[in-house]
Amino acid sequence: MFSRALVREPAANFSQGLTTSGLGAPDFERAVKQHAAYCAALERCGLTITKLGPDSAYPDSTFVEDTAILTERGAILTRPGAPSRRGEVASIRTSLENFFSNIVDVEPPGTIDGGDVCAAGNHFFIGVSDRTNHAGAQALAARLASWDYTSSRIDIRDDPQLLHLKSGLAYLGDNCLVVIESLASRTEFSEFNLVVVENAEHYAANCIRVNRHLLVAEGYPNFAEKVRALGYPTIALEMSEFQKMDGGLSCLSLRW
Ligand code: CIR
Repeated sequence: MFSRALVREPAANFSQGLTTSGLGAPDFERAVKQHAAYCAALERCGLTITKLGPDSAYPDSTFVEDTAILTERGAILTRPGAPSRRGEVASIRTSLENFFSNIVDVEPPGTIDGGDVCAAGNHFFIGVSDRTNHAGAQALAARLASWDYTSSRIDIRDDPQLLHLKSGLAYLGDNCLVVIESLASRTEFSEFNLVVVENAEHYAANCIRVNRHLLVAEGYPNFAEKVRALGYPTIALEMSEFQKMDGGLSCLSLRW
């Protein structure tokens, strides 16, 4: 169960962040509305939200998930793979210090983006990507092991659909993973029940289970039908403006 979330409102220069989507520039007013709806959905799921104000020094800073990995045994502040995002971590540290007594860092040359880390109970899948390097993944695995968590590393560097591991993977609880087609046959997932997202809807794989509810991106009917059939109450959210900046539902909050 989660009780809290940390979010940061998009800055007016949000469109100047990193993107590979080719979907055009996001509309700021619309992004603000979508962000507000996202926060309302988290509140509806029972979370108390700490909302940080926009930070125009870091246009990607609304994607707070990439700055930390939160566990019941401590918080790991990341060292984001994109140099333009490294400075986002300092203010997240200040916020998390109010809630976590055990906070550790990732040392250079390691890099990690939180979007590459998917917790499935006491096991963590760590994506090795263009953002999370081997040194970072290794350091994270060692830290998690010292806290009695297990982990496995998944190299996604040659998968064009994946900026981060969680762009194509989500844990729903109940031993169930959502995966995009290209991840479905990986042996690391063989012990799980898989909900496979068809290629045409791959963006929908980045969904988040928040207590009873599943938050899904609006506009992916086949995926919505699959999760409804599994019995999860779902909340569908418009994500178009964040998708234009390569972001998804998980990236917009840190939850604990
Ligand atoms: C970036 O490229 O870093 C941002 N524009 C998007 C980050 C999305 N974060 C995530 O998937 N965890």
